[in-house]
Amino acid sequence: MSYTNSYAAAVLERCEELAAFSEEAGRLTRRFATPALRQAGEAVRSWMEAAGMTVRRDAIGNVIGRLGDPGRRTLLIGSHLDTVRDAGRYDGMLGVLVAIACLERLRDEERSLPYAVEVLAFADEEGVRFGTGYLASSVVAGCFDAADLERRDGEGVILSDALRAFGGDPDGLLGARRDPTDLIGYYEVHIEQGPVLEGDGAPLGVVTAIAGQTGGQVVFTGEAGHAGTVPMALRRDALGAAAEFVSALEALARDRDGVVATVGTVEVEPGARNVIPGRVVLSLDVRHPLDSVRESVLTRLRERAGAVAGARGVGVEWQLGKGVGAVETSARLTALLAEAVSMSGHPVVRLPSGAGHDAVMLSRIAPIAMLFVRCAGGISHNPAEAVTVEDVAAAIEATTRFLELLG
Ligand code: HGY
Ligand code: MN
Ligand code: MN
Repeated sequence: MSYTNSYAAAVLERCEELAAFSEEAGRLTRRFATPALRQAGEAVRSWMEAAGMTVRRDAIGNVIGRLGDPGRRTLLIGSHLDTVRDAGRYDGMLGVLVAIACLERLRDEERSLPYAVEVLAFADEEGVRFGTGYLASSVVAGCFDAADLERRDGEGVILSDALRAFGGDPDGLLGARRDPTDLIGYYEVHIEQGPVLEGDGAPLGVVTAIAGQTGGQVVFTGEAGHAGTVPMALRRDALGAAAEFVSALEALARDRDGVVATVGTVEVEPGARNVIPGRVVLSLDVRHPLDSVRESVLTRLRERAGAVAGARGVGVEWQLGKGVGAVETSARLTALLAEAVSMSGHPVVRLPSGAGHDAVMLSRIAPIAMLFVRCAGGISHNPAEAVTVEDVAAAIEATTRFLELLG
């Protein structure tokens, strides 16, 4: 095994160790402010300390390790430790662990950087528990929405209470913004979560932009009734309307190049075999690299929902989040990253990201760069997520060179 591969093997072992910190037996689910997330954070803290970093937790529960004296110019490197339900082992965690591995390698080789590095292990990127995607990085970027503190999870727990129980400080969130004056930039390593690199036979990808996204809910309200007695023609079946809308959404997205639109959850009320569905809540997720296209798709979806509901005599309510616009990576940092990938002996594949990343929020306070690592079948948000030790070694090599080029 090559020298770099031994750091990569350690990264993969640590990914395995973190995968044991789960809310559910037999599968990985690690949502914000849970004991499982605390355990993962403590493990990461111990690895950061072993790498010589000074470690703290901020008000939202991010674990932040710093290497370098106060006052120096600083590069932030990060990704997240929370997961979706029944998750893979690499989405988020890989980026944190590759960052630590690179700093360990530099230390072992007695190579020092002429600037400080802070590694950020974010506590909530997926937003699964409270519907708060990017929560943890939005606190660091100073664009946290205080109204989110009142959100409730599926059990009715209020976010601010969960945060306090987690050891965080709801009153300290505004003060947790990272002062950008000393920042060189923000860098993130992440699995690609798509099939491009595998198709190109390339281990690494240089990210050009991150697609914008809008999330929300569409609520159809019909009339519940007896499944055995109400004739079909007299029904106002909310699920029938929702199903028609989901089909229309799929057709509309397929029709527009680069648009992805997803209904990932369906709540049916009252929810019984012998009751006509009276109310259905659909989640909605719409993305495109161009904000104008995303906006126009949302307008058309809204029209379709209205038309479907009107034809069936059901109500429809549209509850959209604010949406997050597309961001471009920094031309300067990305050029250096491409050079680092090339120096490492790998082709430079440039590609946009359809997935969201903490880098989106960090782009508000610093120039950003991102490196993708090939993952098997492009599969993610799935326990089948997989990376090879060779590809992780390539990411460590390219990242180490990038850190040195940045000097
Ligand atoms: O949804 C996303 O794009 C990210 O994986 N949270
Ligand atoms: Mn994810
Ligand atoms: Mn992720």
